[in-house]
Amino acid sequence: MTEHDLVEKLFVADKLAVARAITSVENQDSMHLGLLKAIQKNLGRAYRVGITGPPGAGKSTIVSKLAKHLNDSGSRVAVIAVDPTSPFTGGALLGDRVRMMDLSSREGVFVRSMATRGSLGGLSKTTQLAADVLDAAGFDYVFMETVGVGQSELDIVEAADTTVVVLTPESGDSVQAMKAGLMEIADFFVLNKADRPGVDQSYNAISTVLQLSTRPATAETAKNIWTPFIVKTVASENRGIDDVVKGIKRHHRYLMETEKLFSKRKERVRKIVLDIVGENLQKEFWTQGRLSELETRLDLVLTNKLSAIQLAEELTKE
Ligand SMILES: Nc1nc2c(ncn2[C@@H]2O[C@H](COP(=O)(O)OP(=O)(O)OP(=O)(O)O)[C@@H](O)[C@H]2O)c(=O)[nH]1
Ligand SMILES: [Mg+2]
Repeated sequence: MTEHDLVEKLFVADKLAVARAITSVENQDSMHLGLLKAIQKNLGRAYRVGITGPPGAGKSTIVSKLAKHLNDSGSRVAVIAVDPTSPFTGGALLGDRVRMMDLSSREGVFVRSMATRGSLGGLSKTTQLAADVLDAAGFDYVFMETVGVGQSELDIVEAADTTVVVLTPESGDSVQAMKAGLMEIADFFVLNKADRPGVDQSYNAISTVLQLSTRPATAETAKNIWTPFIVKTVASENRGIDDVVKGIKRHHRYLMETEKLFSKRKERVRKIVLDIVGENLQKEFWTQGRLSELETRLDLVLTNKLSAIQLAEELTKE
């Protein structure tokens, strides 16, 4: 497929073209720059939602029910599963896998998993560029699922307009969440597996943390302050999914009314540009010559003749 064909097909949301375009930005192949340039004029319409939380909390189940719900009411929905632990294809139970395939065969729904670990520039940039492709292809919603156990959930916050953290009543989820910094990043929480014991205790534990971390509002600031809330779901039985949809739409409205959507997106673009410039400068800088200079002079540092800082400075100045 030529670049021109690819772009044309992408604009009519041809699934093969969408997949091909994502691969192109993922691998930074010869087409990707032209492609990203060509889609720029079509960006900014998709609403981007990050879904994160501990392994097995039900993120994929929730995303697939959300996608169905939104698609049933006429929206076009794309899902990116970033570094999935039990991806739609990998370790997921057969039933889950069948449901996911059923989902992606729908007209107007696109599902993709992405392995971004170790990729140049990190997860954030690749995920964002993939989301750009999906945005240009006319999807109304782009969901990005990632397991919240390290850096990836912080990247998802950057990439998303709304961030949803999924917890369960299971052993100490909320305590773990606090440790992992998940409490700060949620625009709202989904307490999934509400069919399991301990749901009320979990609800109360999360509420308490939320109350403690919410700043008191004055009359003027109240309308500009977002207060995270908790939605209970039993995703496997499709219960509470409509409330999650409402939560996403409410947060979207809030961001628009306060003009925070614009500033959030501006911040995202700033970071991406900084990232790419940083990468380009590094690539340019580390010529073969400099790399071997580095190798030869490492010994000087190890024999205490030169400090690491001096070496770095010398290399940059040469
Ligand atoms: N009892 C119960 N089980 C659920 C619920 N939602 C999901 N599950 C089950 O929990 C298991 C994990 O669900 P997933 O949706 O794969 O969870 P995940 O968070 O995407 O998992 P990872 O991507 O591996 O981190 C599956 O067997 C689901 O069927 C629920 O509300 N109640
Ligand atoms: Mg999953």
